[in-house]
Amino acid sequence: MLQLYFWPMACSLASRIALLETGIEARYHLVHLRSKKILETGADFWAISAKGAVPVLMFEDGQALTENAAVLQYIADLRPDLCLAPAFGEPDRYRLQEWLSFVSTEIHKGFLFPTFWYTDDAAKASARERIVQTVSIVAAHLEARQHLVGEGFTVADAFLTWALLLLGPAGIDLAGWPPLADYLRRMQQRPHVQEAVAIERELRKTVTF
Ligand SMILES: N[C@@H](CCC(=O)N[C@@H](CS)C(=O)NCC(=O)O)C(=O)O
Repeated sequence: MLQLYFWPMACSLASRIALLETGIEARYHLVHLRSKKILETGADFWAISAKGAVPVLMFEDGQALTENAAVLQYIADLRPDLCLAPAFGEPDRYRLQEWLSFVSTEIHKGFLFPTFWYTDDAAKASARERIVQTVSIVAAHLEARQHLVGEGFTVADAFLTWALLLLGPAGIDLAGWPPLADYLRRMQQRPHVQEAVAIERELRKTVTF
């Protein structure tokens, strides 16, 4: 069985959404991101991944895959019939990668990560400088579209949904971008998004950061 290492409401939420969308069963391990301990066993997370970051998807043979963009595409490709990622070679596959990279580098690492992890106010302020421009790019793209790529829900939407859920707590009010607020409302109507978020919000209450 696949195993997903996660921290509740961290970027690994996108992988949980993707797994639920595929209907593929997995074992979920809560990792404390500060202590780098796996909660249920107290085992050392560094032994699972030298990066010390979630998500980590572990295959049945014990190999671990890291990086949201790779993990999400792997999960999507387990059920090609669901079109959670366009097929390799199709032009939209590169659009998917384009959006996975954008969410990963510009929103996640460029803004959310420093906002929630850094203690230095100057570093946080600097991360904030570009976020309006970044978010505006996504909002403009979604003005006349229901999804980031193509006509249906893909793993890029799972990733963006997670990022948008955290923008509010990071002090960025989506009300300023109606296409994004509408998009997030639509995404939150998806049963598997609801299920993943409900599970992780409950788990988040049981741990302190
Ligand atoms: N480049 C990685 C970054 C993943 C990442 O930063 N995850 C955060 C949670 S949202 C984390 O585990 N942080 C702990 C740490 O960096 O020590 C990816 O895109 O998957």
